Amino acid sequence: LLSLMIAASVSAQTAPMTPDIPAKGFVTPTAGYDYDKREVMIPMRDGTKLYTVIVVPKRARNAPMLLTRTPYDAANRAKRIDSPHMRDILPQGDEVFVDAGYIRVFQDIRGKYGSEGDYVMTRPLRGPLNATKVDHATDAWDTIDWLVKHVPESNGKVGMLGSSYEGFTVVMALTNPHPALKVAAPQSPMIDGWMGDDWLNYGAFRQVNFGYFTGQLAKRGKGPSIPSTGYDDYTTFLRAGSAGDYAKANGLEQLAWWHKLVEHPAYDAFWQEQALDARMAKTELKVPTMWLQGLWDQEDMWGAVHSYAAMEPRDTGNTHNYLVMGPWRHSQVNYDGSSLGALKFNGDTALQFRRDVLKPFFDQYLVDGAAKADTPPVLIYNTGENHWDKLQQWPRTAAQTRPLYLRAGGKLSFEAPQAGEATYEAYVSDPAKPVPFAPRPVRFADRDMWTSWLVKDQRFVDGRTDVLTFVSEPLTEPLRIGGAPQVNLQAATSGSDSDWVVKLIDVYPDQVPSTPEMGGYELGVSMAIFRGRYRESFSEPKAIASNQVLDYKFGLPTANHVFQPGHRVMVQVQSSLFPLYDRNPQTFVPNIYLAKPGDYQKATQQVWHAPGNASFIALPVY
Ligand code: PG9
Repeated sequence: LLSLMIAASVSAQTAPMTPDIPAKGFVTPTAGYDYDKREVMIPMRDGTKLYTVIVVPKRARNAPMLLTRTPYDAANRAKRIDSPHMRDILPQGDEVFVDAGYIRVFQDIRGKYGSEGDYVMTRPLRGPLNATKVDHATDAWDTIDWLVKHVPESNGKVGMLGSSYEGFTVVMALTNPHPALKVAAPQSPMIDGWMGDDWLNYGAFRQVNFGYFTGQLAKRGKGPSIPSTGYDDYTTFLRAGSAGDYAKANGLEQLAWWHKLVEHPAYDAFWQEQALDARMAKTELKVPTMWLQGLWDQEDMWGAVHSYAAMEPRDTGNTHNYLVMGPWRHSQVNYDGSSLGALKFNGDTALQFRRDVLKPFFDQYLVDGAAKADTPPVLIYNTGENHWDKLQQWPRTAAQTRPLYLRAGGKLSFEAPQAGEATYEAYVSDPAKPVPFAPRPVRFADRDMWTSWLVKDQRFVDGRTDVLTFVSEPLTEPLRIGGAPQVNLQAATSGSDSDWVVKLIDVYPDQVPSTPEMGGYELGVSMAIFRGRYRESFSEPKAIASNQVLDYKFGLPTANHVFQPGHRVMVQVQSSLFPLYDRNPQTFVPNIYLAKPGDYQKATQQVWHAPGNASFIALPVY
């Protein structure tokens, strides 16, 4: 009887050898979900189909659409965690829009992840560098055209936003916007890769990107990282030699993008044609645009503020061109903005912005019947007083240029140098011992280090014999600056090429009882590296005449800072920021990417502070 019962119960159930992976695939029941996720291939005008994820709130009717075009895996961008709730699956930065019932769209750009076509790292707009019929402007147009016709829950209005690469694709869409594109927020967009965004800074190459190159370019999906040969990237890159040597050793010569970089070290037509701020300056103001970036953006320090500046002269009624700069690292606008490194802000500045400024701005143009938002033309965080400033334009109209002079004996003063003082300070820059940009061991893979290095306490190099330090007396009243400080360096090198790094620093009082760890902190307010061979022309590099005092002029990144009473102002000058930037061999060679070991030579650098050769930072003081 027992064996009969066992046989009966086994036969009533699934046979033991039934395959356990369902042949039809597994479908997650979504009845309880508050959204519907659609995956579609949207055809472009050349027949290429782009993978697009559309997340529609289940109760959506006449809802606006928010579009981001990405090289970073659209499917994954809409999968923060697996959840039946739309708020959970979308990125943190989207929460305010999810709460308001927006439809969210992510699309893989051509050639990446689920999309067809070829990937070009910085696909130029149609024109001299792109003879095809398609670019990111046409792809955005075709996508928006499709969306307004195929998403019945939408009201036919589209807003675009995204940070960094995703900001670059927003700007591309703005160069020839579809009529349904009603508002845009390019956040830290890559605008000019040579001047300061992502790849180089005034011609000095950012080696931190090598891992990004393999990750983005080795395959359509996520490519490999570069195996590390040591714990300290300072040592790894120093041993490798030039950027070209490192690239060769790690297989980057297989990537066309690397060849494009090596073939265009100077600011030639390749870069000039792709500079989107110049392009935007010629573009009709059609779409209200909020340009946005961080004040300590370690990747795209150039783009948003220069694009805003390019368009501002034509925005006479303050209706189309807006600027927002928060106290943020790259892309921090979409995460928590309460702190950065050792700095603590007045609440979650990123959320404040998204909730109180960005969303009402988007609502105004996208939500049927929404109220006009009270959007300040310029919203910029005051990093010395720890609050937002709302302004009519940028730079501040009240700002006057005031030269802050480097003076003998390592002093810094608004008084010009006097006759009879020592005329220059000198140091030896040795490419075999470059100045680290962050405390060693330097690990590019260390995200905390990378995202906060611009606010690191600069005492870690202060006192090195190859770093000059000029410092003011403690201030007796606040020193307020708003704008981009301009470097005017009178300098000589015994070499025939040289990099110049200038840092404007806020030195905290020796004791800060409320936050003791900030005592004497040297906070970088604004800094840049300038490749000396471009002193006369960015497109035609020239050897530097050795031992001649020459003028180096360049802009530092925008700052909105108050140096408080009791603080001191400091300027540091050095000739390397390694391994973030490749070393200048200090001997003029045709192409620094390909410098040979023997080209790297010590040089004696002089920074002058004499009456006829005064070095100064022109500060925008108000
Ligand atoms: N800074 C990254 C990037 C932008 C544009 C080109 C290449 C890289 C990014 O965060 O997307």
